[in-house]
Amino acid sequence: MLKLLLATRNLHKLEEIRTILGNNFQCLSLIEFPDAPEIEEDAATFEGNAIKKAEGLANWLQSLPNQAAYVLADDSGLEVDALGGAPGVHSARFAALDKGVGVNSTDADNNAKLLRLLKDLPIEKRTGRFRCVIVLLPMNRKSEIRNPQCFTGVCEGRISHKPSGERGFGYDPLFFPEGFDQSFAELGEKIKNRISHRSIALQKLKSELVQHS
Ligand code: ITT
Repeated sequence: MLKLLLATRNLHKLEEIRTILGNNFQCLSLIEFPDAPEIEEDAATFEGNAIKKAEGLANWLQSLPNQAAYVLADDSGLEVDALGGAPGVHSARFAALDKGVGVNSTDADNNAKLLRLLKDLPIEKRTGRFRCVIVLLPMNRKSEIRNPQCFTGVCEGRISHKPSGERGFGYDPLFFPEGFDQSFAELGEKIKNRISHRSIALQKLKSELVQHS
């Protein structure tokens, strides 16, 4: 079974990734490696941040015995057309940006800020998308790091006027995926994991990994 180390501390992401990848992979996470270094996500693109997270963790892993064969990192976020693509790479710390702090904000604060910025904008102008870049970093038997591979997934949709639904995380209560009249937080994990940005990126990665197993 292929052993993957997921470079995330976000429990929701982790659960989605584990469910979408299924039982053919053994997925460890940073929850099992509390001493792993914090990587600053200061790149201008999702791809840049995902590569940074994967390489930072892989470098640290080289000092440990019995490491995973692959490091996998997810960088993702919401792009809103009326905001020129914001919050984008700043999705996790959108509200905190106003205070000039580098830490993540709560989902409630991020959603409130988004609704405030889009106030009075009619539904046809509230278009946007979730984007996810997954980076796969293979490590060989000598624990040398090989070239990263990137897999991208995009899910188009609209930002609603008010939050609805209790499931999911982040901006899910505000995001109506194209073709649905409910938010990701109402639709729940079964539908989300079929059509989401993360699911699309992971399906691409899965077909690549199957060739290695
Ligand atoms: P890690 O870096 O530890 O993986 P993080 O939450 O900081 O966790 P990101 O930097 O990739 O991860 O930020 C992703 C943010 O984008 C996340 O906190 C949400 O606000 C938003 N986001 C990403 N995917 C989402 C999804 O499927 N549903 C709702 N919001 C999502």
